[in-house]
Amino acid sequence: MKKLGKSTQAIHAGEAALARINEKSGTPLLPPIYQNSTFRFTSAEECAEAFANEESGYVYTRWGNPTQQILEQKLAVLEGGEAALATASGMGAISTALLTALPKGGHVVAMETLYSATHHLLNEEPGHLGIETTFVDATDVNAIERALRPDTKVIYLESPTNPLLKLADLGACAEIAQAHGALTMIDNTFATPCGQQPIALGIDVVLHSMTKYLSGNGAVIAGAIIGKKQFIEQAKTGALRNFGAVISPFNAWLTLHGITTLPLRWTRHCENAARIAAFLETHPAVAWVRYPGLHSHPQHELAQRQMDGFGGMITLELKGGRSTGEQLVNQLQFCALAVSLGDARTLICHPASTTHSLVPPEIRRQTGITDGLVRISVGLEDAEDIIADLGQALAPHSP
Ligand code: LCS
Repeated sequence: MKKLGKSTQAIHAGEAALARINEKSGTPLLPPIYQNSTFRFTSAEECAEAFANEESGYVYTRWGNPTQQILEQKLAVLEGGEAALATASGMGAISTALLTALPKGGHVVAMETLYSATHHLLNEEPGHLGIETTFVDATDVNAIERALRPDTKVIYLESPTNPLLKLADLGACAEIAQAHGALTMIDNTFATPCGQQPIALGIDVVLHSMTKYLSGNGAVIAGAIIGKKQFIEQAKTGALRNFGAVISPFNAWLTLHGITTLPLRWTRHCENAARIAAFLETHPAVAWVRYPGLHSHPQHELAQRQMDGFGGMITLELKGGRSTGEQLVNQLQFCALAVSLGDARTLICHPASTTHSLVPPEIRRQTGITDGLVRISVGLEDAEDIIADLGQALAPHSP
């Protein structure tokens, strides 16, 4: 059969495992929740075999569970990886992947404008992890190359970044890393597997906060790691099991069903965001707008080359700075003042006081998180209604 499309994969991939699980009882159309912490055996021999050979059965949910496993197989297919691991949160995925790649510590070259908790993990926790990080402007591949050291083990990327929507040239970064013998990791949360296929571009490990677009329902905290079978096995039997960032079967189940509509939602997020970015770019109260789909984005050409759709995230700077930002969010009708992103609802936040409040002010300034910055996660409502809500909230600030 020819390779299936993203929408078919999002609905059917991984679910063949169900047929095996339910051989004797008929196959439920939807994967059920195996909401149990442990599994029962009929004999000491069967139990010993399951312990000795994990492929042959399930023992304990921290080690593996059918609902988790169906989700993991779906994720591996969607990202084009050999295997995947679902985790309790995006940060659980990031920390598990770093602990797996750097079991004895080592040097990391990382993009300087990462999601704040990732920045915090790499910047503030090196004592625990034995990791030393050099942060670089990874929009310039030469800056990555210059920062490499003989002990550099990981190049860590996020593209597009949260919240400035900067991009890294994934193919070029993968080439540099391969020449150096380093592992590349990317947080693909903003692009989703529908908008970007990092493994096809040579990246080794893909990470997600599935809290966002993948689950899409704003109901779960969850994460994922996708990569080579050997890396995933090592993460599963090592850092995940021992540090314990395991996804619950219920959250795995919610995410599994969220993913079935991801390709449809992605298209709609992209269409809505393109219209809203165009509206904001000509608005008199707005100093500038960053959206990878706009010609004014400094890396628009790279976005066209490596992305399939430009996503639902928009960042803008208000001419009136912080006070206008605060008045804007107070004035909104249905667009919600909330952190997080990738939800069906339009969410708006002010990074300097929320997601990036952990980043020291001088680093915020250096990396462009200005006080007047506003981030919009464009939802699935009708675009004209979102524009009308933003328009009425911005109206008092139009010169
Ligand atoms: N990676 C990215 C790019 C994120 O935006 C987030 C969360 C994470 C990882 C961590 O995922 P979690 O552990 O929360 O599932 N971003 C958030 C944000 O922008 N507002 O609130 C959370």
